[in-house]
Amino acid sequence: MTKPLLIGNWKMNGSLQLNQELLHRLIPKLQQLQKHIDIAVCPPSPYLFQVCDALACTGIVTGAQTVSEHASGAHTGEVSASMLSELKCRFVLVGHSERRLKYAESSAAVAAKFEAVQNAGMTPVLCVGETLEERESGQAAMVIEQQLQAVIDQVGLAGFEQAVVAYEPVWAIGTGEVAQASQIESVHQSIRAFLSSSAPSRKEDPSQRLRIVYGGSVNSSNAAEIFNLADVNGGLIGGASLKADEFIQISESLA
Ligand code: G2H
Repeated sequence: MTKPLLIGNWKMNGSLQLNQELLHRLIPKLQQLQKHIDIAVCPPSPYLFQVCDALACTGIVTGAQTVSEHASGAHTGEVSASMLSELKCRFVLVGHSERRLKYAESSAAVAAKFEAVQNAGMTPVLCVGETLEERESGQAAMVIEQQLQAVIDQVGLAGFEQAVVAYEPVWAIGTGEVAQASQIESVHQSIRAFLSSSAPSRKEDPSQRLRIVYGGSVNSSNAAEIFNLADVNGGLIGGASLKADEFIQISESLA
């Protein structure tokens, strides 16, 4: 298994000045932790240039929050994978629940984005997770398997060799509600088991090498407990990644 991974998802927050101040505080501290963990930050797309530039040669990498599944053309407002790659983005979030739910991104569209990201030489971070309604009706596992299957249908199981999966229960995102340790552990194990069961042979099973990170109201108080769980290989941090002290403490919990 490679190093654990911590991703800060800034969502639609920041400004040129705020980003500069945040990075100025983060970079020296996070650089000290790089021996133990990989770290990425995902700013809104207008700030990718600024953040990529500030992080150049620091070892901390930049990611994007979404991408178009199309290569180019008449897609007003969209950003292509090759554009992100040109800026030296290393990771791209695909299928974040805010995109699936607020912007009606289907699992098929998410899978096409996953493929576009890989074709451009970057690593997709496939976000999966169930809503509260789906969990309460006992459908959580099925929903997550369908989200994974859509990617297998698009690129094959081998696509997970160069990818990250983020489990983010929708009901725990930005709500302050954190999934219980047993719930997180069980979903992470079932993601690995599902991918493993889809492999025709052990050699073709990407599941043991795959980093599965957890996201949903992670903060400096709960990070250590979550990161210690079996099958949790890092975190996708939203709100808490906007506060330098919080993000540094979360990083220290993972290192
Ligand atoms: C989940 C997470 C990061 P937050 O969306 O993607 O956000 O930590 O604010 O719940």
